[in-house]
Amino acid sequence: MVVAGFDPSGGAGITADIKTVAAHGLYGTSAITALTVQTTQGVSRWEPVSPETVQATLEALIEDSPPAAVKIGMLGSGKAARCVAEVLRAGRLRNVILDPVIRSTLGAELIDSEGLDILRSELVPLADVITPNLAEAALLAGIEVRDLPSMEESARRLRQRGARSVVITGGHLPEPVDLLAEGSRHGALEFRRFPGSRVDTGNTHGTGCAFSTALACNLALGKSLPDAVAAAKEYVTKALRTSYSVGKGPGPINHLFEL
Ligand code: PXL
Repeated sequence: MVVAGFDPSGGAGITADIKTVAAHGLYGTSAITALTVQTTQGVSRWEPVSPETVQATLEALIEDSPPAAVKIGMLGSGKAARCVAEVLRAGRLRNVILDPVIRSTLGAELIDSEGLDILRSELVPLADVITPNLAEAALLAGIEVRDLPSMEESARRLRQRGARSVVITGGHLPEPVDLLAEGSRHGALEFRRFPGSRVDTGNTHGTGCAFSTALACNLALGKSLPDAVAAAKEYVTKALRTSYSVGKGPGPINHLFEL
């Protein structure tokens, strides 16, 4: 089950997430939190879906068929974020992945200030795994994040603020490497690095959305968290390698490369 915004150009948001779910041979349901107006050239505006509709959608979907995993992406408004937190508290949901979407690649704000507060204080502790990129980890942890030592430090700070496990995606580093900080039963954080090789393409629209959804899918399929991170990284790498240009800006990755 995906909770996210709608990107009409299909590179990010709900449609990209459902393509990712389908690529994993799974069945996807979704609750749309916001409608964006965007193309490959960026987000020009967005409006929230009413929080009552977001909450009613989630409750109806969960009642009809409890999801094997939940991916939460763009929330948009504080009101939607609060509804999602309420549903998470009520629902005993499994494999909850929170992609703390704050800004689009080209800089558009995708959450209001009340939403950012709720993301930090309520949603981060309710999720099983959070998947910030460098900029999001920096904003949530309140430090600069630009290399592996600062990625580790931001994960420690997020852990202190209630996060269970953290995957910091390092696609923006000169040498891309993802960092998993997994909370052990004894409370200590265990770090694992997932090095990758840079794919030479400008078609990177929606990589973060696809990564977090692929992670949710692999957990739904029963993989351990480290195996699910490795599989999600491989999925995104293949989708980057097989991408082709669509539109005038950074094109989408090829979610359905398998077809
Ligand atoms: O990549 C972040 C993101 C998530 N969700 C939606 C988006 C974007 C980026 O533009 O539009 C709906």
